[in-house]
Amino acid sequence: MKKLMIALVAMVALTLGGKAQQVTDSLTYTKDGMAVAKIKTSAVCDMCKETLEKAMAYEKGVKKSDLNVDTKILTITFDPKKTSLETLRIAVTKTGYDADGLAADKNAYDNLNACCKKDVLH
Ligand SMILES: [Cu+2]
Repeated sequence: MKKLMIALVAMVALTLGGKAQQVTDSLTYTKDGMAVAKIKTSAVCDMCKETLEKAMAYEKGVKKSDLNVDTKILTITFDPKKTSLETLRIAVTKTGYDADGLAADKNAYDNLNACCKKDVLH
C-alpha cells in the first residue's frame, strides 16, 4: 500500500513538473533579469512587423521587440516585474494578430490593412 502511494505521488509530481515546463517553454531570461518571450503570431508582412513592434513599444515593461516575418515569431524582451507573457499575448491579440493559442481580437483584426489579414491569400 505504501509503495502504491509513493508511485502515485511520483506520478503526480511528474505530471505537474511536465506542465510547469510547458508554461515556461517560450520564456528565457537574460543575465540582467529581463525575460525574453517568443510568441507565435499570425503576422504576414513588413507592415504587420511595424504594427506589432510599435504596439509592443507602448506596452508597459517592454524593452524591445522584433518580429521575424518568415517565422511569424515575435521576440519580446521585457521586465518580468512589470508585465507577463500572458499580458503580452493579450496585447498582441488586441493589435489584431493571433498569439500562440490565443485568437486575434475580432475588431482589431477587422481594422487591419487588407494585406495584413491572415485569411487573405498572399
Ligand atoms: Cu501585414
